[in-house]
Amino acid sequence: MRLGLLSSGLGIARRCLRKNVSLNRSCRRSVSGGGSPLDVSIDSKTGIAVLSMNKAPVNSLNLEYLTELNIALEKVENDKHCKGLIITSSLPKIFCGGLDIMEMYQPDLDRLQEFWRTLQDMWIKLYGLNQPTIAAINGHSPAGGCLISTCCDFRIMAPNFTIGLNETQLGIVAPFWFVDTMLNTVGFRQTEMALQLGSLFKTDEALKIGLIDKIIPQEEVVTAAQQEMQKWLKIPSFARQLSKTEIRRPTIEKLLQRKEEDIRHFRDYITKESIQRSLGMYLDNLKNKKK
Ligand code: CO8
Repeated sequence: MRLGLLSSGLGIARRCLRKNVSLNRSCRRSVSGGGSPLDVSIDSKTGIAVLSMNKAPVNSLNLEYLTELNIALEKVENDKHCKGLIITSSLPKIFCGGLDIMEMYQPDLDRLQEFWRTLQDMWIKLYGLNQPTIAAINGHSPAGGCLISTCCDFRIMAPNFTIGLNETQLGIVAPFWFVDTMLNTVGFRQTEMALQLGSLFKTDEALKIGLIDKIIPQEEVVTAAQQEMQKWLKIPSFARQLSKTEIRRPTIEKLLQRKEEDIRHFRDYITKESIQRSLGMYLDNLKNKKK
């Protein structure tokens, strides 16, 4: 049975989750592998926060996890000691497997809409975060994983993984704000090809089209992100932050103005019989590939 995190229950759930999402202030550079599905540590010397996703098997984004992410982002943004944010994964070969497909397959309608609203909120918060953000992509990063990565200001990725918006391979269409984020990263031509083909780019291909900025061996990705962050932290923060806001604001405002319409569109689209059939087949393929 699914958790009842709907409208009236959501406030209570948020308050409960808020207690779970605490920012650890420490000098350690790596984050804990066990326990919490989402760990945030702030290095008190550098002010760099590392948010590490640790929700086996693939860090898929369901309603509860997105809610936790939103709370963590809010806390990071409001923490005056936090100067920059690195997002990574504690799982051995997955950065983030994207949206939890089970949220979209045979859904409860109220929960589906709450799920989408929470995803919109996560995107709005992360894409516009005041602090500089770096994605330390130490594993595969399809669809929603690619969205999280492209929301960041800089992307460092380990070799031999894949990243991209592969929605068409699931028989679904990426919403306009996913497309805009990609467009703002790699430009029109690469986006129109990648989106139609549902391309998942290998790390070296992703570097070639500008989807990522650097390739670093897997075990060094987070350290490299910390080094890169130092460069961003040397710039006067007010000027850097205003530049980011100026560049990203029109894209964010577009969704802010169409949030409710986008939720309705998503609900009506995803519940179509043909789309449900496609999702069902994609899920079967995922399960069957092991056999
Ligand atoms: N959601 C739910 N379950 C998932 C997902 C997911 N996104 N990804 C994997 N799983 C499940 C698998 O089914 C499997 O379950 P089980 O153990 O019960 O069989 C388990 O997680 C482990 O998966 P794998 O065995 O496949 O693990 P691997 O390490 O071999 O591979 C990958 C990991 C590369 C992440 C692979 O699982 C994969 O390719 N997953 C699918 C990723 C994907 O296509 N995600 C897209 C989701 S859609 C999205 O993010 C944006 C949608 C926008 C909607 C627009 C509508 C308008």
